[in-house]
Formats: sequence, structure tokens, C-alpha cells
Amino acid sequence: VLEDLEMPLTRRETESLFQEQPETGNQYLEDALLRSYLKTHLPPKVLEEVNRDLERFGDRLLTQVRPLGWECELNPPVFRQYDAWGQRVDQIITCSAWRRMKEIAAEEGLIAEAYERRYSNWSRLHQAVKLYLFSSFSGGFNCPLAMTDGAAKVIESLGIPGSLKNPFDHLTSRDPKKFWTSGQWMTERRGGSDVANGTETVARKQPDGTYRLYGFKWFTSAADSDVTLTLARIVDAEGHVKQGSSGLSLFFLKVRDEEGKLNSIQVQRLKNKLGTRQMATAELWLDGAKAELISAEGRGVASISNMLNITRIHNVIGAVASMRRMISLSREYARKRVAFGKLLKDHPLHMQTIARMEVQVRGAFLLLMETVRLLGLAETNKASEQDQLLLRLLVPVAKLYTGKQASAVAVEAMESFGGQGYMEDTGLPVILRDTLVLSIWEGTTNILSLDVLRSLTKSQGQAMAVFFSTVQKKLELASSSAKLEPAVKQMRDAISSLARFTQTAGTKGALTMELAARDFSYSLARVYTGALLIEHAARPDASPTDISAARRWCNQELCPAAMELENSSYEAEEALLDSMLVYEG
Ligand code: UCC
Ligand code: FAD
Repeated sequence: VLEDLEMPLTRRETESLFQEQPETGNQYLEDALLRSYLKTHLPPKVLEEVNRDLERFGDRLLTQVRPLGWECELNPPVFRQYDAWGQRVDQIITCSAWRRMKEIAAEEGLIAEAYERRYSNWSRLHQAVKLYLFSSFSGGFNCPLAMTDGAAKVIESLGIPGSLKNPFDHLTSRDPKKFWTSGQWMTERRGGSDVANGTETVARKQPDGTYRLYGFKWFTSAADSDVTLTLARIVDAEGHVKQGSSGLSLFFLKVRDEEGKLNSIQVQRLKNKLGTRQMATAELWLDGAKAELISAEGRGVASISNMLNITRIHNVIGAVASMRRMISLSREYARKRVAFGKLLKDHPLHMQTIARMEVQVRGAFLLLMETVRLLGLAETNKASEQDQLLLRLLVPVAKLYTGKQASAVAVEAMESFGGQGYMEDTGLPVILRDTLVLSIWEGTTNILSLDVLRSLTKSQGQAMAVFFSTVQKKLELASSSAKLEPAVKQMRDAISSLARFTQTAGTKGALTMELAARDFSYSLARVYTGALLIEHAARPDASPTDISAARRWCNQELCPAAMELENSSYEAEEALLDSMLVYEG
């Protein structure tokens, strides 16, 4: 075009040559897999209502929530320690958009939906889908919601004792004026993974039966929350505390009193974080904070694990949402950006790159839905013993796997925008930064891999048997599909390798299992996800893309743990070599 012009382009002319930005519409309507999943699984009456609600919510996200989310990013919380007269005030000042998010979360029933159970076992799924749509526009408000849900779950699992009835009502309220959020204060300076040995906070019993907590909490996210759950060691009559896991008990406390004054808590500072900057993560001194013991003494970790399993599911929601958001933007951009004379969408290699990410997010989405479906059954007393074992196993598997997937997809998707992907004001680096934390908080990848082993050990092998039989059942659904035959064959091979692995590794001792934990967990995730993709592709009304996603997943992803075991990668000498490789020099 330039060559045809007699005169070079003037500045005024080039100023009209801006790259169009990617625009996405209602994210519910644009999510083909989500809609086909709901159509397949929800009973017709529930589908009708949920569909209406999600379409409306999708519009609200676009028009109201998205601008608020961006405002939260631009106006991160500020810590004001002293007032003008030198009085210590320890105020965490949040922006109006953040406070509005709290109101919207209540209005939309983002927590309430799961506890009202108006759609019985499907209520959890409805809630999870709303959170999934909300997540990427929420300006970080998905974080307090995760912990609020976790706190409500713990209280519910305790049978909603009288003293916690009022907090439970607040945490699950649809009334913006009444709605409370919760924190989750577990991590101390000596350990966030090894909470059992890292917790130094002590609890002193008061004459009225309450406790006063003394200690230092090193990471407390959404520190503007109304209430929190936290762990501490009860001091006995002789002034001693019990160390280790069995010395920990679970406490509930209000962060501030009616006048907004902190409950004998001092804020040391706000964390200076790589991402999740919209949300205040603080270091807190508990200097006699008044608290209520809510677990049996010494059962703190077991009790808070009800919260952990919920917040880990929220983590999966965040991971899938972030992948979906990046890919939605990327595919739109490919419709608008021209390189080498044609749109990016017409470059086969570029499309292959995005399609590979799409396969990842599809698999992760189905794994999320499966986990939430099982949770819904468990919460409405419809889960069999097998369902419960599977749920316990799938939560850490899904959390650890999707946390890593999301980081990889976010990096790849950023590159798909070229240099623009690296520019702050596109918002893309925000998504990347916020995604990177997903494999760290709520238990790192290694810690969750060990939790996978914990869940298998506790079930004495039953969970593994349920895993295999469930996967086999899903594959049988595809037995008459010629197009899925290669994928089913790969799955059967992978299952055989996995079975060989569990038999052999089990005889080799604890170190082998510990070294294999991460690869093994990845294999569980890949095999289960493969089965879900095949199940979805075996539906009578499955599309060619459903079949393609299942086939591609099975081609790319199946079973490294068995191969590593066959190559003796988990022997003690290999562990020694790991250390030598790491520490050489
Ligand atoms: O990071 C955090 C918040 C960030 C902000 C919120 C983001 C939300 C998502 C955002 C959405 C986008 S809060 C901090 C999170 N911290 C962790 O996740 C801790 C990581 N560490 C672990 O998970 C460890 O494995 C521990 C702390 C659970 C290990 O403790 P112990 O005491 O050494 O482990 P034990 O002795 O094996 O377990 C004690 C009991 C056992 O029950 P019993 O005594 O009946 O046999 C275990 O079976 O607890 C039980 N237990 C569990 N039960 C342990 N883990 C679980 C579990 N996951 N489910 C059920
Ligand atoms: P460490 O436990 O010291 O782990 C360091 C490394 O060692 C990790 O890679 C880990 O995988 C590895 N490792 C540790 N033990 C083992 C093992 N046995 N085998 C193999 N590898 C191992 N915590 C809260 O309680 N509440 C919050 O609200 C909160 N908010 C957070 C917000 C942000 C932004 C971040 C980054 C963290 C937050 N955390 C919060 C803390 C978070 O949960 C911990 O950082 C996390 O659990 C890891 O603990 P750690 O930092 O002590 O790391």
C-alpha cells in the first residue's frame, strides 16, 4: 500500500492506523464447553433457571464488574499506621471498587448459593460456575470469597454451633449490608507448609471460656476481612504447650469490634507482592486477640482441612478462569492482528499454539466440574463412599495440576500478543502475575503431591481402586466410537502403566513414593482428565472439537511417572544425585 502512495504518510494519516484491541462479549455465552457441560449434566428445570441467571450475570460482569476490577488494580490497598497526631491506627484503606465488589458478591449469592442448596446437589456447581465467570473480572475479590466459603464450610461441618450461628448467617448472606468475609491465618514465619511445626501462636484460656491469642501471622490475605479462622497452641495450667500437629487447635475470631477497632491485633506491614496487588496481604501481631475455640483441642489441622479443601477448589476455579480469560483475549486478538499479510488467525502455526492451550483449559475445566459435582453430592448426602474417596483425592490433584497449567498457559498466551502482551496497561501482565501465585498459596505443588499420598494412605488403597474403576467406566462410554478408539487405547496403556507403577512403587518404600509423588500426581491428573475429555466426547451430540480435544490430550499428556519408575529415577542414589546437581559448586 505504501508503495502506491505518491507522498509518504503524514502523521495524521498514520495516527488512524491503530491496532484494534481484543474485545470479548458475555463470557457465559462465549464459553462453548461450559454451556455444553451444563446442558449435558443439569436436570432440565435447573438448567433453565441457571442458564437465565448466568446469561444475566455474564452481562453484569461486562458492564459493572469489569470496570470495578480494573479500578481495584489501579488503587491497591494502602496501609496507614499512625494518624496525624501520632496515634497508632493500623488502618488498611481499600478503594471503593473493592468495597463494591463485596456488595456485588453478596447480591449475586456467590457464597450463599452453595449453602441455600435450592438446586440440591447442583447448587455447588451453579456457585462454582458463577465464581469461574466472576474470577477474572473480580479485581482479586475471588480471594476473600474463597476463604469466606472455607470458613462457612468449617462452621457448617461443625453443625453450626449456637455461638457460630450469627457468623454463619453473615458469611452466607445475600444482604450486602450484612455480608461478612473471612480470612485464613495459617502461615507463620517458620512455616507455611509445615504448619504443624511452624506455628508458635499460643492461646490462653480466659475465665469466661474464651481465649486470648498471642503470636505472629506472617501472611494474612484480605486482611480487611471481618472474621478469620486461625490455629494456635493452647497453654495448659502449668504454662506448657504441646508441640507438633496434635498441639494445634482451631479458633474463630472477629478482626474488629463494632466500632471498627482491631481486636488486640497490630498490623506490622502490608506485603509487597509480585501480584494479587488489589488485595491486602498483611503481617499481623496477635497481642491478646479474643478468640473462640471451635475444634476439639489438638484437632486444629484436621478441622481446618475442611476450609483447605474448599479454598483449594477455589484455586482451581481461579486457575481455569485465568486460562480461559487469556485464551478468549488471544483468540479475539488473532481475529484483528495482521502479520505477513494476513490475520494471525490464518497462520496455522499460531492457531496450533492457541489450540494447544485450548485443549489444556478444556481438560482443566472438566476436572474442575467433576470435583465440584462430587462436592455437591457430598454436601447433600448423595455421595457414595466411593464418591467421597474420589473427591478427597481429586481436590489436591486438581489444585496442584491446574495451578501449574495456568502459569504455563498464561505465559504462552501472553506471547501470543507479541510485544503488546508485555505491556502493563493491556491488563495482560496483571493476569499473568495473579496466576503465578496459584501454585504457591493453598499448598505448594510438592505439599499437595504429598497430600495426594496422604489421601491414598488414609483410604488404605481404596481411593486408588475407585480412581481406576471410575476411569474405566468413563472409557466404556466411548467403546462404540471409532474416532475415539486411538485415545481410548492410549488411555488403557496409561492406566496399565499407572497400575504397574502403584504395584511396584508400593513395594519400594517411603522414599520412592516421596520422590515419585509429584510425577505420580501429574499422572493421576492427566489420566483422569483424559477420561473426562473422552466421556464428554462420547456424548451423542458431541462436536468434532470435543473429539479432537480428547484425542489431542491423550496424545500429549499421558503418564510420565511409570516411565520414570522404569528408568529407576526414584531410587535413593538418584535422590543423592538430585542434591549433588543442586549443590554442585
Ligand atoms: O495460602 C493461603 C491463603 C491464600 C489466599 C486465599 C486464596 C484462595 C484461592 C484463591 C482463588 C483464586 S492459606 C494457607 C494455606 N496453607 C496450606 O495450604 C498449608 C499447606 N500445608 C499442608 O497442607 C500440610 O500438608 C498440613 C498443614 C495439612 C500438614 O499438617 P500435619 O498436621 O503435619 O499433617 P497430618 O498429621 O498428616 O494431618 C493431621 C490431620 C490428619 O487427620 P487424622 O488425624 O484424622 O488422621 C489428616 O488426615 O489432618 C488431616 N488432613 C486432611 N484431611 C490433612 N490435610 C487434609 C486434607 N487436605 N483433607 C482432609
Ligand atoms: P515453605 O514451606 O518454606 O516451602 C518452601 C519450598 O519448599 C516450597 O517450594 C515447598 O514446596 C518446598 N517444600 C516444603 N516442604 C516440603 C516437603 N516436605 N517436600 C518437598 N518440598 C517441600 N498463608 C495464610 O495462612 N493465609 C493467607 O492468607 C496467605 N496469603 C498468601 C498470599 C500470598 C500472595 C502468598 C504468596 C502466600 C500467602 N500465604 C498465606 C502463605 C502461603 O500459604 C505459603 O507461602 C505457602 O503455603 C508456602 O509456605 P512457605 O512460604 O512457608 O514455604
